[in-house]
Amino acid sequence: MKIFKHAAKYWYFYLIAFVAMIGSILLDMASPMVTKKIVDDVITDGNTKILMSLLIAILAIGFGRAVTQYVKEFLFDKVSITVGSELRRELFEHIQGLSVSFFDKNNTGELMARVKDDIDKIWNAIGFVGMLAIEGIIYTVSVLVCMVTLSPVLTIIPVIVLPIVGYTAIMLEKKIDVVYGDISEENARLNTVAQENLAGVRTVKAFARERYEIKKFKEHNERYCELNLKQSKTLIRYYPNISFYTRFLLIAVVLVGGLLTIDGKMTLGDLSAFTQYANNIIWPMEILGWLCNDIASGVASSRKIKKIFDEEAEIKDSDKAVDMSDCKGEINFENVTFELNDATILSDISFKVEPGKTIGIMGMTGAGKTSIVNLLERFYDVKSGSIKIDGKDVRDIKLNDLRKNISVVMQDVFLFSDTIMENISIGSKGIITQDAICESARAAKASDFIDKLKEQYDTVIGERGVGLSGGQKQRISIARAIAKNAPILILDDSTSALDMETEYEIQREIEALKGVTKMIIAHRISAVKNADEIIILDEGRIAERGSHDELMKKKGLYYDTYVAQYANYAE
Ligand code: DUT
Ligand code: MG
Repeated sequence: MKIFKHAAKYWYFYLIAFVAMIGSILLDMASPMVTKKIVDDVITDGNTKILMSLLIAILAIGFGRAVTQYVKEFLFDKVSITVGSELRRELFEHIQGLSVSFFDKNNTGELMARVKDDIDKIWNAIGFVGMLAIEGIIYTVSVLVCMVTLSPVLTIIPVIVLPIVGYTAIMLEKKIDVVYGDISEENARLNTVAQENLAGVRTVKAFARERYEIKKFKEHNERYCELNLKQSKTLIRYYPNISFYTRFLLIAVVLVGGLLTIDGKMTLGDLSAFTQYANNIIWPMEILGWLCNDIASGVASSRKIKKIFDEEAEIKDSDKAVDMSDCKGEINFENVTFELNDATILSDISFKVEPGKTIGIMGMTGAGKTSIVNLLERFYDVKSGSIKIDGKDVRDIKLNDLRKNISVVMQDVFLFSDTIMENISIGSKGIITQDAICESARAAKASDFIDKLKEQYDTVIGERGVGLSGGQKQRISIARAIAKNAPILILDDSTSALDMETEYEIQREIEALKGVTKMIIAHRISAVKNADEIIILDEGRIAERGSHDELMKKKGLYYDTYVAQYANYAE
């Protein structure tokens, strides 16, 4: 398990902390013995000479305990915080490395709960709680040993009471464990609802769905509340039992011990020391339920995290994956078929784009255009057939190299909450100059509006680029793709939010990029008209293909679209 691997690295801290813990326990055991000496030797026998040294011993014990406790707790905390943050980082890295299909199946809220809450629980369990558990065990055993040396007969009482408390605590833990699992699930759901709502606040408002969404949130919130109440009710049902047994222990010890002292079977000092031990043995028992509870949730959390760690990236570098440093940009789809959740998305797609040439892809929405891009970028793998770049199967190219060579303007633009500069240079960090960024923005017709902003390229754009218009966001994302300067450039419906004139100007800029293979996906004829080949997709198949002129002569789907789009001009 990863947690132990991380924790093992800090064994020396654990060792020092453990030594400090043992020191502190030994001092705790010594304290009642001093009391015994004071009662028996000083008070009963009147030996006042040793009183001073005994008082000094009490002070020394107090001081020693303070130091050892501090060292122990600080080190346990330090290690658990370090291990927790290392584990969190590793989990985040692992999640980042997973394939797109993993994110299709898991929602953000749940993953966020894993990265945040579950790691917190683990860190709690291996830190503070774990320390108390170990200390509790050693403590209890040591106290029992000391008790036996004082009076084996009287020790029978705690020996009987302890297992009863232990049993009650275990029963409690079992009940709690079930509720705890539900709570954690509900917590993740609550997170999802809140996260989706906040991210999609505009949609919610636009459809006047606030009431419904609040209701939905309320339901989850109530369920969360109910489960927590259930947990608390379970605790309340068992805790009074535990505290009854512990009180009973003390009273029984004083009573039976008193009788034994009167009979002369033990001294008054023995009894005082024994009572003190009996008092000391209570805390590990009292927190047993809570400890089990927290450890149980730590275990539950680590199981969930393990499940994510066990997930393997479906798409990863094969053993024979090669570099692709000098990519020319030839794209070749050979009889590609693609399935997603048992539905056929693309069938028998073949086309070839020579380096520097342009392919246009059109088709109704849902026809499979974006899927072609997803396959080329290897977000998913083909079912059959193959996709080659410069004659190499994409499955045999290192993923990083493959994606480095493709510059894509995605259909749904995502901008980070960062400066425009950062957002544009995202694919070319460290290699691109400021001038080149401005040049890319100019080519994407974004520089006009950026220059007008108060802080220009240093303007921070909000979450998902709030504060910019749809067309402005599209232009930033086009600038980002141009700045990446890759041999293959893909535009997936990237000018849909732009006016015809801006679209035309950007097209001219893109056409002027020499030596770059281009794939232009669009709904407007104007965007693909000049492409070397245009393919029309229909329900995942190529329905028509050819140059603009050829397709016009065919008088098929392309021609119909042309007529529909240019009818107004003709009139
Ligand atoms: N599809 C899925 N899951 C996804 C993405 C797509 O099942 O995560 C399906 C929906 C659709 C088909 O794949 O029936 C093709 O989708 P694609 O996104 O490739 O369609 P498009 O041609 O890009 O449509 P649009 O013009 O709306 O972008
Ligand atoms: Mg699409």
